[in-house]
Amino acid sequence: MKKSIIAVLAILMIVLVAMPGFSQAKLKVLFMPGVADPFYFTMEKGIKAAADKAGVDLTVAEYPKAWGPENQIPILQATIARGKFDLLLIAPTSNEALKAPLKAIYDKGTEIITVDTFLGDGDYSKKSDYNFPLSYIGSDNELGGKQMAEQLAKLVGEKGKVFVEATNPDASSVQGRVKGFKAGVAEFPKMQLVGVEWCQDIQQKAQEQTLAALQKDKDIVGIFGLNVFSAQGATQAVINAGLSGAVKMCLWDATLDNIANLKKGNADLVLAQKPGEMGALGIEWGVKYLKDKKNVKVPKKVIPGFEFFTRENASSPAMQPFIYQ
Ligand code: T6T
Repeated sequence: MKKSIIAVLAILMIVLVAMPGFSQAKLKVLFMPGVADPFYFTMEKGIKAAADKAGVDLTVAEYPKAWGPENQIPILQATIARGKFDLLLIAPTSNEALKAPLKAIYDKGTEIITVDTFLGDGDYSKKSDYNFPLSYIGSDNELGGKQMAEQLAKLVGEKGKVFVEATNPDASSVQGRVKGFKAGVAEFPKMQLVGVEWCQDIQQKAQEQTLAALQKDKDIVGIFGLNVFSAQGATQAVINAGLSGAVKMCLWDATLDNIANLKKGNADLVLAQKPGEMGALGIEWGVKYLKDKKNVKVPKKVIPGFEFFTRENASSPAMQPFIYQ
């Protein structure tokens, strides 16, 4: 009797272990954000929900306290040293400086998807020293920058001087937005871009630079705040200068602060990216590929769209999910 029970249990174990997925250890995924801000906090929520659904083991690296490869690379390398990961989702804070560290991680067997920002020119489909990531999943920043210029043109009557408060020139997202904004302004012969300032993603610096620009050129009629901290700093400068409503403000990133300023009349348009969706898509495509490398082709670019907040729609139920919270 005892022998027959043992035999049945042994057969059961063999059948179970042979079942697809049973013997697979959980996939290990690492998320490396760019900086501690509402955009990446929202991205993390999307990643966590998708990771739970996919049954993967997720590690979120320590958030860099400030933007830049000098802050991001040490955290990345220390986290990678502590464990072997099957997939890395990362927002490279420089399209050049992160190439070598990420290639080294890739060469040791970790697949990579860049989210929000990319390496090189973001085209991973061609032969290059940065074509090893599976995909870039993020906004079309050049298109968004052009649309922000066109919206600002409408707000200022397609004439006058405008200014951009930007952050870091070596971040691919920033490069795209500035390039697109310049192309958009160029469509309006009576508009002039008087300056672009770089606050290194420090809000206080954005506030100081914007105030200086307004003091230097009293004719500025519109400002593009290029991301969370540059937009919030630029808006505070306009408020402090008593120019709310007089200087039109187009802000990138739907943070609670930017939406509140839109509702108060301190800003005129807010562009919302879809960080949660970017993160979820990174998990979904990465896991799909790791589970069937032979047959799954990951698109080299996956571009979620934008939503635009105005004073008219800012309180509508349909728009609330797009606020970074
Ligand atoms: O605008 C986002 C992100 O898209 C960009 O790459 C860096 O700045 C933010 O994180 C906001 O701080």
